[in-house]
Amino acid sequence: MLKPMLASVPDALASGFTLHRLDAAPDRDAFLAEVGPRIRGLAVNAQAVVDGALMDRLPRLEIVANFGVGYDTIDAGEAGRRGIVVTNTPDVLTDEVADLAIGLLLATVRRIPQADRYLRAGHWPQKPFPLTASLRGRRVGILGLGRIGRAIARRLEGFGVAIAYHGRRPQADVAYQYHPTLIGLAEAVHVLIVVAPGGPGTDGLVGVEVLAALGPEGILVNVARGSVVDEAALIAALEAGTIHGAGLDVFAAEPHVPERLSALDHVVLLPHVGSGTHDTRAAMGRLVVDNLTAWFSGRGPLTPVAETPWAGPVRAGA
Ligand code: 8YV
Repeated sequence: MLKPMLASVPDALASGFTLHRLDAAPDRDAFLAEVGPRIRGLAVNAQAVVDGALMDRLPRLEIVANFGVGYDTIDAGEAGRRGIVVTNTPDVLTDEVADLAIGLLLATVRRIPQADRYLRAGHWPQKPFPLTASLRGRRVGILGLGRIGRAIARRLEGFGVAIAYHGRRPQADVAYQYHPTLIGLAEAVHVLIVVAPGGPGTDGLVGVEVLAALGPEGILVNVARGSVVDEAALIAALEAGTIHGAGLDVFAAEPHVPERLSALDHVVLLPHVGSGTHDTRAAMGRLVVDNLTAWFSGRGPLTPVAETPWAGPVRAGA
């Protein structure tokens, strides 16, 4: 284990594995030098960096089991080249994150946290809370129509809003309008929900032009990775009022949030809680453990990522 994780993960691993905890080691280098050559599996959380340099120090590494669906801090391409399998935790968090995305959207449009603060501050007896923007009649765009994007879209159908999306390719089995460019999507919608994976391919994708295209009525919601949005450009757009507001569950340098962002009243900021419920985190933890158990009992990984597909057969000597 590289970093502290949900306690149920090390608890479960302790029974079937010899668990070495880098997070508990006083000297990282000495620890890696001592146990690195014996490590065959890693259990990591979404923010732990697993790059070629770390893999060099773990020559017998076979599997990296990630606690989270996003694995942008793991160099999965490099893992694949070395024959190391990477697994993540898809599906078990889809509905939870989609629920949070809808909550964040409504909170941002209707200014729910601001209204709560207004009441607590005792302002209500003086005058009613100011009127807000509305979700009625809005068109909502989704950047990244993967599992979570689809779950958000399904929920939005119930809100009676028009739904459009942008991704690498149109998807045949959905009726939502596809936009081949992100700018085109941003121009066509009032709300842009970011659900695309992080990593080099999406870095800064939502930048100055996209925010300008979203326009002064536009609302940005990000439940994916802070890296997908050019945070400096977003802050500038919010300060200048060239977009209406933003609801953010993720940031460029978590857990640090720029003061300029916290200072704004027309944003709703959450500390990366999309999957953060007891039930869902427990299910994610079980899937991390189940992937490791399946692998080391010779059954292959349960949920390998795209860069390290598993075709079997069961590896020799398992
Ligand atoms: C993280 C997430 O797992 O799944 C993801 O990609 O971002 C979250 O669910 C969570 O932050 C725990 O590290």
